[in-house]
Amino acid sequence: MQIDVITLFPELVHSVLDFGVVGRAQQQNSLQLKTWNPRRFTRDRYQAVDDRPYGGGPGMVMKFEPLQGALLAAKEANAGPVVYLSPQGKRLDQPLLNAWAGLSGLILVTGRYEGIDERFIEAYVDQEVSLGDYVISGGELAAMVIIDALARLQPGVLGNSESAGQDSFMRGLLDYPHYTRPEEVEGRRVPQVLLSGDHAQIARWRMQQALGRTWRRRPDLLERLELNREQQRLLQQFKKENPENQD
Ligand code: 9D3
Repeated sequence: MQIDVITLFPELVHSVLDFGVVGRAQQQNSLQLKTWNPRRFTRDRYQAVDDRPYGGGPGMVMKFEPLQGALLAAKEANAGPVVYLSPQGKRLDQPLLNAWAGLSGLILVTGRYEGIDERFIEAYVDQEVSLGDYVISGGELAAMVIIDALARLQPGVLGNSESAGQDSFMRGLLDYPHYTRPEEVEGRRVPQVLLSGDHAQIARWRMQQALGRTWRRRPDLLERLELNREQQRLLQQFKKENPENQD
């Protein structure tokens, strides 16, 4: 998959390649990352990429023409939908990432300042996407989140132990708690069942913890699931042992 990023901070975006999964994906040619800097597509002597907003008000707005120059260059190098990262977008989620992961190309447009000239969005943007309802300083970190998530979804990028990911019966649930050596730290012991060697019992305990934590912390996720009889029983038991207004 080829991902092209329109950005005023290409070094920042390329730094995702310095670590872990994304770096490995690029080395294996599972992912090709290119950046296009609107600054390189300015035509005035000051190389201005931003200007004051019509109508007044605080902050600056990214100019149409440098963005257009960078985007048209990217489009010559790559196909695929044009996604603008912005606080006004639809919230990013795993189903959207799964859909993009099957494409051969994607073009990400990142903004700085107050945003970009609306006419660029009208003319060129297919989808507007946000990370969520909080403020960050620009779209680059959002693009890096997307690049990381897409690298993980490319065939052959994750090793077996990493890609085991979530077993089908854990999908849609929060993870169960994890423990490693030693058996006791500062008086806190590893739950006895995990030391028992009884794999069926361990699997039931983990499922119950996953169900209980999802019920506690993310009831919205639980509502979307169809629990089987065993899962319903485990959750009922968890609720009895851990009443709602406790811990
Ligand atoms: C005063 C109104 N603000 C918009 C909600 C101003 C503003 C905040 C942050 C304008 C631009 C930005 C820069 N943010 C992004 O480019 C961005 C973003 C974000 O701030 N939150 C969540 N997802 C994203 S994706 C891109």
